[in-house]
Amino acid sequence: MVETFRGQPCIRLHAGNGDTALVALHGAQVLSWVSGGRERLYLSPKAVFDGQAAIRGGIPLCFPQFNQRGPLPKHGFARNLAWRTDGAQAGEGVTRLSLHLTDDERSRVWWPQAFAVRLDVVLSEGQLQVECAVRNTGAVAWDFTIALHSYLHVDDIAQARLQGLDGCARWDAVADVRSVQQGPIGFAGEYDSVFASALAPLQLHDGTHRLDVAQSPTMGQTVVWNPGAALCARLADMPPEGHAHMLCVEAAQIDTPVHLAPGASWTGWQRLRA
Ligand code: TA6
Repeated sequence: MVETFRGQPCIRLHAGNGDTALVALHGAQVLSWVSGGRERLYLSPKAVFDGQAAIRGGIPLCFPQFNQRGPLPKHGFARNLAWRTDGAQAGEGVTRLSLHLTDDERSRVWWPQAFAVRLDVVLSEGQLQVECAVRNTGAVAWDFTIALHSYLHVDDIAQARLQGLDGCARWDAVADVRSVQQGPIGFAGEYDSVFASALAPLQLHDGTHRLDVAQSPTMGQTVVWNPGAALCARLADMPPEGHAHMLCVEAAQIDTPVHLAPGASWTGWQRLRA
């Protein structure tokens, strides 16, 4: 059933143990995931809900372009458009909501390609999985980059540690330096890095809480972002202290764009486990 959250149509999913997820049709964006009575995602209290702007927080989908790696608006347009859905389906301990975006006059303003994207939000006890399927429905091949730009809630970024990227190649986008990650990651100020993805799930330690973050092998990179205090103060849709309560851990395929021939498909996912 569709409900209204901050003026936008949304759908709430329920798991048997009381866990819930809230998904906006705008951007097919997960806005909230409550597991074990605790909110696991960060949604900015200053996020704009005007049905056009990207919503700051939750799980935005960056498609068909990541960041400014191409001519399209930053992070593409999928997060700026309303998606369609037939509603949630429940069964076998899992609730699944499928949302759809296909090319139309709105997308063709930015990008001429014919496409169909399905984003599935799959809620089960203690787990949220977001799956994305992209299909080329046109007659010419095209390329895209993609990211599930998840804003994870942390009580205090200064105490948070991200484990599991040890030994992975890293590009520090702030300093423009390439290296190999050594040990767990802590945060003190702006952090924006692209890692070659790890084989095993990452662990985000936030005080006594822990979240495991896994992604499909088709997502070849993991992006880790926190704006730090100075950049956060310049983001109109973030409160000054917002950076202290979030960490983006993003499943991405961005270093090599995905090439889709006519009729071809690609799928990728991110899984969060409390
Ligand atoms: O994924 C990290 C990043 O690309 C950062 O460079 C930062 O710009 C962030 O995304 C947020 O982008 P946005 O357009 O949502 O403000």
